[in-house]
Amino acid sequence: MDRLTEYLFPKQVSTFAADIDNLFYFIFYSSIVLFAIVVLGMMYLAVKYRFKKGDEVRLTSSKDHSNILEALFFIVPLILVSITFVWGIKSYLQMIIVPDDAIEIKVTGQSWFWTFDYPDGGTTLNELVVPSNTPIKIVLSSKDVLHSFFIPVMRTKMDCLPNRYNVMWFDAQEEGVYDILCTEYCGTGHSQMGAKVIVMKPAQYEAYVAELGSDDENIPLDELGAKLYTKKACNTCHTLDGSALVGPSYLQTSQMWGQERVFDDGSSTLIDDNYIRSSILEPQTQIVAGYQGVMPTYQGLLNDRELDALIAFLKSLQEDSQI
Ligand code: HEC
Ligand SMILES: [Cu+2]
Repeated sequence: MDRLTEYLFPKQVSTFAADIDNLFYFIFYSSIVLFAIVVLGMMYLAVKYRFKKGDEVRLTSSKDHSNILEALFFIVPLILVSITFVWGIKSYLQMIIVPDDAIEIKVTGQSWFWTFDYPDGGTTLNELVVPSNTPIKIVLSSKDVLHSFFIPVMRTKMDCLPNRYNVMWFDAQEEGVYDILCTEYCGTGHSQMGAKVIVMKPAQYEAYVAELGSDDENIPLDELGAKLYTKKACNTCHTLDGSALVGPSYLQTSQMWGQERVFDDGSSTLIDDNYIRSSILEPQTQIVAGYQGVMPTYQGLLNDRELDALIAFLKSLQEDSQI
């Protein structure tokens, strides 16, 4: 059975994986047995009672009814279906009832990548890190269209919807790196929307998550800026492709570096680091002509390094466009 499981299915890693596979095998094998009985019986009877030379022509069978056979046709499927039902309900309840002591990780689907938010504040992209032998509660949502979060080795899958949370859970029994797939067609990038789940020993996981927060310290400024650009929702109002949204495109601002920015009160200033910094911290003091003063202040939400990073990212756009 184990060899067959390996051949047909990915590894069984979650606590309920074996149960779900066994239910599948039960339905699969009972279907094969029923199929064999019906089809072989039919072939046997067709041959046995075929028309032979010299037979007298009878239009109906001499047998018209058998209570035993009818009871059999009724009771056997009823038993099989009842077993499937009770087994199915039990497995289903096991999958939807999240243990109280589960670690909660927030998963956000977005065209076309996954973001994972850990209880202590860290974030990873396309890499879900979890401790082994610990229940993990996954709270799912989407930033845009429908996605579906599937971890084959855990035998669990759930849709991700915008404006709504869905929940699933699993408890991984074995350390390793396994696939995560999006199983809801979500646009051109759908097939690339894969991620990995990395199951670690609990102690390793603790260390990993503790590192996460300080991870931002180690990456180059412009990369951190690119991350913050989406993480702090700048992208909801500023595009990177030159088109104006609620605010001017980040690309346009970068291309106007060193040039004059005119404000709605007729005053103007040259675009430089200080101007960008004050645009982010005190957006209401200088409103770019042609735009509404709707940008929220990021005072207190960004530290100095993060401000530097957003500025470095802005400048890197200008360099890219000059190539
Ligand atoms: C709710 C929409 C909104 C969000 C979110 C937002 N902005 Fe703005 N931003 C605007 C608008 C509108 C303007 C133009 C009006 C003004 O100057 O306040 C603007 C102006 C700016 C400017 C000046 C641009 C120029 O060309 O003069 C910069 C720089 C800027 N935003 C950076 C950011 C950064 C960085 C973030 C994220 C940390 C952000 N914005 C988040 C709406 C937004
Ligand atoms: Cu998707």
